[in-house]
Amino acid sequence: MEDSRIALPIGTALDRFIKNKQGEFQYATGELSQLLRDMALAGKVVNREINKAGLINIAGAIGTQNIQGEDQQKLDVLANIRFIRALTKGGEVCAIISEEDEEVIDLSNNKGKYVVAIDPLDGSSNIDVNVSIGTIFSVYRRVTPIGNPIQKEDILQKGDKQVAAGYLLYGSSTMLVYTTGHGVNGFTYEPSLGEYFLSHQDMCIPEEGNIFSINEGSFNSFSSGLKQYIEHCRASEYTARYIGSLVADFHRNLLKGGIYIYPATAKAEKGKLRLMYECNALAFIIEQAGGIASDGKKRILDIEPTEMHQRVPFFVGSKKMVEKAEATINAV
Ligand code: AHM
Ligand code: MG
Repeated sequence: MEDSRIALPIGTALDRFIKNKQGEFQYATGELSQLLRDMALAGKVVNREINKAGLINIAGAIGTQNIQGEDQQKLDVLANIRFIRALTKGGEVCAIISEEDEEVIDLSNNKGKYVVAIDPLDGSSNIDVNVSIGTIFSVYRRVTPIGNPIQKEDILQKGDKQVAAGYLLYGSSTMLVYTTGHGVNGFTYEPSLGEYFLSHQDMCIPEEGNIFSINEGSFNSFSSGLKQYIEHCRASEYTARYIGSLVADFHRNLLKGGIYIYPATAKAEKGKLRLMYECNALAFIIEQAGGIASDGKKRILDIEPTEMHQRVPFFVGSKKMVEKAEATINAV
């Protein structure tokens, strides 16, 4: 029997896509392209380690805590090392902000033009239970002159200044989704070839959706406005979906239409998610895909950061759903 798959074209590989798109970027020197390739490569390594997690006993807490006072998982630490190493070797980056490191990681590469903010392994409490996890990253151009030591203003830039952002989702397949401000494209990793292929071109989030993603276990400590919005979702018989892995919840809602909310709660008075390496990247991506990201009042990308590990409430997703949520919570 003839194998019909042989007639199928292999598709556009990530490297080729990045190369073809390089001209769209205003500082098209190839360095940002190289940086994206570095991220993709480190993503492959992390993907391999995640897939072995149950086999070689590298899952589970190592008994130390990160700056947020949370247990660090072995894979958090490994992923952090992999991404930092890849970004160091590439030479395009001067500094990294990571969820896993209290201080800025100064790569002592004053020639590097870019600053990267990264959550190397988000949703890490899900590692042990074989649930999807992700990596989130933002890329900024440094603002002080190249050749000089990095300064605070290179690090604390508002989200609007991102030149690229993306995430890796380690799910039923591994994907890289990124934007450089010219739409959003998604690539699926083909492990037997060791390549990412363009699988989701020009991703757009439906303007309206019917999925709401929020940890309803904290309902009693929501503001009365937010309670009202959740009641609206329930009354409308929307679908409740909450994986507890931001990248996975975000990705599903991006494809299907929906809203993800991590509000201020009694336990997390300013919200739980971090502006610099979780919310900004996803806000840039969602806007590029036609959606909205806000802290309930204000556009996420307009927030001036005051510190690296700052937290914000996060409302992100389909335009009409986020607008409705904002209108409801602000009317009370
Ligand atoms: P992490 O960066 O420590 O992994 O925390 C972020 C995660 C998100 O992936 C997820 O959406 C959220 O925390 C879940 O928090 P909760 O269990 O409070 O609902
Ligand atoms: Mg995180």
